[in-house]
Order: sequence, then C-alpha cells, then structure tokens
Amino acid sequence: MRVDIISIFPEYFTPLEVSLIGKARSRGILDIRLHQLRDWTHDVHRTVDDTPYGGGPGMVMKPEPWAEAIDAVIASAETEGALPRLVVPTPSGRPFTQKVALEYAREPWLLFAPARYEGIDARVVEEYRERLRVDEVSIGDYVLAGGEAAVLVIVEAVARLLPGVLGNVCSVADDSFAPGAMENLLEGPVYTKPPVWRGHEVPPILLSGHHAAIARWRRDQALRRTVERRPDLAARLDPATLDRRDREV
Ligand code: 6GU
Repeated sequence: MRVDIISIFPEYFTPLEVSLIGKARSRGILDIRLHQLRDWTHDVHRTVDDTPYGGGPGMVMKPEPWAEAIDAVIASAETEGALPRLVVPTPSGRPFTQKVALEYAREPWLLFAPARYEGIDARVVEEYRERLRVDEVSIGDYVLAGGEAAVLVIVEAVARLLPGVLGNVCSVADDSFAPGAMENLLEGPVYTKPPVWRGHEVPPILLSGHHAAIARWRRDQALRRTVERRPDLAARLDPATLDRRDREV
C-alpha cells in the first residue's frame, strides 16, 4: 500500500519509522511518502493560512497550496491512471471505525491531508470530490490541535490489517469491533505468567486446558465488559450473533 501525507509538520510522522509500521515499511509492504505543504507556496513567508470569510476566530488554510500539493501527488502515480483515496481528518467528519479501517486496508493508495488552524477552505474537498473518492473522517468526539495525530491513529489502525504485517493472523479476527463474532464487543481481560502475582490469581478456568470452556468464559467477559463500559455498543449487538448462553450473561 502507498500512503502519501501532506502536512506543514512532516516531522510529526517520525513515529511511523518504528515498531510494526517501521518494519512493514522496510519490508516493502507499506510505502509512506511525506510532503511539506509549504513547498507549494510561492510567497517569501510560505503562507498557508488566511483570515476566515464571514469573520470569526482563528485562521483557515488557503486552497491554492493544498490543490498544488494534491495535484503533484496525483501526478506522481506509478500506475497509469491510478488515483488515491483522499482522507481529510476533521472533527466534523464521519466516525473512523474498525469497519472503515478494514475498507482502507483494501485500498492500494491513500492520500492524507491533515489541517492545522480552523481547517482547510471547504472548496478543496468540493474540487477533489469531482475527481477522487474523498472522506472527511473524525477519530472521536474531542478536538485536536491538528489532523496529524489523527493520521497517525488511522495509519496505525490500517497498517496492522495489511497482509504480512501482524505476526499472528488470528489476532485481527479476535479484535474488539472486528466484524463477525466480535462485532460491537470489547475484548475481555488477558493474563500471563506467573499464575499468582502479589496475591492476585489468574482465573483458574484459563489454566484448565478446557478450550471450549475457555472460549465460553472469554465471551462472557467480553459481553459483561461491553454492557458495563459501552452500553451504546451493547445496544447494537446483533441478536443473530448471540446464543442462548450469551443472553444469560
Ligand atoms: Cl480527525 N482532527 C482534529 N483536528 N480533531 C479531531 C479529529 C480530527 N478527530 C477528533 N478530533
């Protein structure tokens, strides 16, 4: 997968050099290219923002540098006619969920346009909707100082779903929110050795070797935790995916 990121803070993305994603990049699974938005300005101050029409606080990102930068990325396509999916992080976007992460993981090319200040002049999205698939996405109901941290979140969620990135292929299907058995369910607690630590015991069922009973216990824990911590998710559990024993929890 190719990922292009246009930002006034390309140095914000150094975490993408380490761990799982760093390894995926060195193995050629992930091709991340960073671009400095200011490289597409033409004034001495390399200006990317201006005051908002209609008044109000803060500054708005000018459309011209964004369009020149996005055009340059599109023109760098290595496959004739290939186009990226444009992802614009904004707190007013549609929610970024595990379902969206799985959808992005099937794309060959993503282009991220994280904004600072009060956001990008809305005509940029309007313009590129005519040429590209464009998603305005939010990573949660809080406001960040800019879209860069949201891009880190999205790239990490997507990269771990790419074939060959995770050591254990099974762990993706068992994730909280994974479509299928874990849809709308939080994962329960996990334990490792020693069996007793500072007086706290590992639940004995996990040491029993009884695989069906362990699976049942884990599912009960997931259901309890979801009802307690995320009643909104529990309300969306599909009755078709619940068995008789689930209902007893
Ligand atoms: Cl995607 N951007 C910003 N600036 N704030 C956010 C966000 C995105 N998602 C939640 N808050």
